[in-house]
Amino acid sequence: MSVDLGMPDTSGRGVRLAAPRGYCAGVDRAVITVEKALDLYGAPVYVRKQIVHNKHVVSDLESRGAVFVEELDEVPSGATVVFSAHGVSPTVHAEAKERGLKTIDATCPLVTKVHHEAKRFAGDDYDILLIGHEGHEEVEGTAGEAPEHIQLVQSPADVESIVVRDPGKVAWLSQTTLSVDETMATVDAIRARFPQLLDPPSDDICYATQNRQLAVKEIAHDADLVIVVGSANSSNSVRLAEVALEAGARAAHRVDDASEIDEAWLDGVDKVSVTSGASVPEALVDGVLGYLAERGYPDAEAVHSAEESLIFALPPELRRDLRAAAKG
Ligand code: 2E4
Ligand code: SF4
Repeated sequence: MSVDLGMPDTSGRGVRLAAPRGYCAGVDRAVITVEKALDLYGAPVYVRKQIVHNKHVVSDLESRGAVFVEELDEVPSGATVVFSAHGVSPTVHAEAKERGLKTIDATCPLVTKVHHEAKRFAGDDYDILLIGHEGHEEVEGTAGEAPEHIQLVQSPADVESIVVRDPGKVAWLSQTTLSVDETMATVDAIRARFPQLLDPPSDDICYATQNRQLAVKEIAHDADLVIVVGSANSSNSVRLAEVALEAGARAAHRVDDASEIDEAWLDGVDKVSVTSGASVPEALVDGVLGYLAERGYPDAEAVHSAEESLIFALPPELRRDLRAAAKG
């Protein structure tokens, strides 16, 4: 860990900013995919579900001509549709093909990796326990890869009632954006029941989720208040506020932007820590820091707990069309 000191402050007040925070490689790729699709094909470009779970990202892309739909039957035949970063099940791909839609798949490659693991375990006829949150789009997409083999486990409390065909052939997988500590507690409970439990070949909780949780722990343990920027349906953002509280923060609140901060949260508060989820544009964090500065808090100190340099190539179907357009 290293700390960049901001302006010295004599009031006892301080603001710390987690690093890393905000956009991960998968979100960057998904948002650029929609932007480039709008440039290349022109509006409207349809997007199935929110491209990422952030209301500002969605409304910005909407203002540029993206049309967000819940299901493919809302997309006119022959139109272009982008699949969100959270992934889709094979039935959605099949429906798009049947409807003659042109698809661009912005599923994060680290979500696709979990889909491959699900297919592999199912191919070996394992019962797969998928740790995740019911109704989350990523869970629906992953479970759809092998619905006959996969059952959802949401917490250690669910483990007692799991029924499998063969206790010697059980594997677990997870959503990419869960709390690392909670997930390990669930895995421990599963392993206590099924000692031969097979682990995923590599971590399903992705590097960005893990790094943001480590970073918030660094700035939360002695904070009077932690502000997490992120939308209410953003799993990884909601987890950051929970992790902050577990790490010892006296209070933690998630906000979409500075306008949602309640002035009363600052009563008697000296040490404020700020972070943001993987789907959150940095301008929204800047807005929160500006709000604090207007109320007499000093410049933020960035607390670095990990470096990130991963970049994903754009979806191949989009790259192909971009290349063709460049050739004229
Ligand atoms: C795809 C997979 O999954 P979560 O609700 O945290 O999604 P969000 O869109 O907030 O974050 C980006 C993302 C996308 C995370 N994992
Ligand atoms: Fe991909 Fe992780 Fe970002 Fe999700 S949080 S989009 S899995 S890199």
